Amino acid sequence: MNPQIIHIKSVAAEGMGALSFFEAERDLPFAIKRIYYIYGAPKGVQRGGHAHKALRQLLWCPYGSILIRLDDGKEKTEVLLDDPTKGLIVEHFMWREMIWQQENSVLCVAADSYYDAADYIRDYDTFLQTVAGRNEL
Ligand code: T46
Repeated sequence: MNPQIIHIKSVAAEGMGALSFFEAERDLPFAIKRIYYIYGAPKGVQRGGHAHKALRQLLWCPYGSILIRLDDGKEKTEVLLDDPTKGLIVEHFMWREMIWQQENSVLCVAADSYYDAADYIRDYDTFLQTVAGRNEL
């Protein structure tokens, strides 16, 4: 499994920090309908533990360090988001877990759809059965 990593463009100003940006449909393979972010989590916290039926997202960490574990039902891999210019595309039917490596790390997400609780698969066995069924098609 080769998760898609994108380099988020950055403009540094001497002694004044840096500004990073991306543009939907130019830098991302989809249009953005929703942005959300997760903050205030202590080190060691694990979130996620689900997959999506349709949702596609870009994950990035503008501050701190968060380990993203991905599982497509056949293979597992990990991506460390520890650089504000590193973005990870997470496709649908991908089980994900996010583990906070550093207190107060911020996880930002740009999503291609509005929030829909029915799009989640929150049971791992159901996820495995669903992807196995898709692979048989
Ligand atoms: C994902 C990972 C990376 C909403 O009401 N609206 C929203 O847009 C979102 C994302 C969540 N919620 C509610 C649903 C739950 O009551 O916020 C609560 C926490 O959501 P959840 O437990 O799903 O959070 P995470 O951190 O496990 O997962 C989130 C996203 O839900 C998920 O789509 O891919 O971040």
